[in-house]
Amino acid sequence: MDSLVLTSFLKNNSGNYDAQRGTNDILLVLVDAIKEVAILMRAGELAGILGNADTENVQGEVQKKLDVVANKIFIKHLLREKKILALISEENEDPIFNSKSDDSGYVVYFDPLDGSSNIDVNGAVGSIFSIVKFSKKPTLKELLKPGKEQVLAGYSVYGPSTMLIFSSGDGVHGFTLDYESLNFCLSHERMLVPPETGEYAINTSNGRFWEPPIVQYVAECNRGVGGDRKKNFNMRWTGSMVADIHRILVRGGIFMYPKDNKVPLKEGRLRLLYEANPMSYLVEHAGGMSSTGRMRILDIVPRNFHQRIPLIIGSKIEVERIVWHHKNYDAGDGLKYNSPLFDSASFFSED
Ligand code: AHM
Ligand code: MG
Repeated sequence: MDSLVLTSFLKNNSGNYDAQRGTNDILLVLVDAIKEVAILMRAGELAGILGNADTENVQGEVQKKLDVVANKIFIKHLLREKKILALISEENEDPIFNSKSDDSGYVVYFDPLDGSSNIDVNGAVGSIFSIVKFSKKPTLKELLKPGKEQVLAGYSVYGPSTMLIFSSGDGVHGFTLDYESLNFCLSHERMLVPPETGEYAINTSNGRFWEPPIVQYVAECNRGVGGDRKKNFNMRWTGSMVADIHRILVRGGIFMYPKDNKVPLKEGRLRLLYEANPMSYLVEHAGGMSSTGRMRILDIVPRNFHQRIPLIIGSKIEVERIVWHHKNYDAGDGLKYNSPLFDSASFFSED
């Protein structure tokens, strides 16, 4: 199949090529890192990259060998670009400032390998990235920008094929890696998240720790055609957020990693700056919605570099319904939500 390679796409499709040159250049550096990770990933155990690294990251999680290797690959490529002022990685406690950078430019927030528990079982994993522009070198505090200030966001997903998905504000585009030419070729133009869906993704083993609005939402999905949603839902969960949200960008659905009280002081499982923000930017630009249940993700001003956040993202009608459940619950209907007899059908009829 003859399809447009990424470099030609960027030339043809950047409304104002000069204005977008900076972000495009950084995207191409990210692509170099992604290709290097993809090639290693494809070799799997033959490249000696499976298993644990016997180290922990800043969040106290055991790192996989490939978490460490992928992080090094991203840092190596990104620091050679003078337009990059600083990097914030899931795997590094503090931001890394680029000593050779220009005075103004971009900061890249990234998770070099998301869903890394899937590596050893040959399941899909991905890399996530977010770019913010700065008119001067930022202070540590200035690095904490809300997601609405992103100028480009994207991810790569390493599955049966390797794909790159990104948006710089004008549509969400998907490219597939041709391993012969090592070019990313346009395969999914202007991806859209349909507003309706019959598919949800959540780790149900945490069900006993969820807040009542989420318990209620999942219960009403599971009641199927006989319940007040009057349709059947299917559940899909890969253990890798990139793969689960990629599914949503291709065929709709909703992904939830909500607030729970498993570890009471933890605000959520996923990280705001390099997981929730870039995915929310993409899904919103594809016509979907993203919220904590109580607030739009892209409006949140981060408090620290590795802040966690509840994430409810995907098809608009479903995200809106969950936000509605949170609103009702917070408005004082908590007792109803806690009742085993509660069904949102009766809730509707009392309005
Ligand atoms: P990671 O960045 O350390 O890989 O963690 C993020 C991953 C997500 O991809 C996935 O949705 C989630 O963790 C699964 O967590 P759990 O297995 O605890 O439910
Ligand atoms: Mg991650």
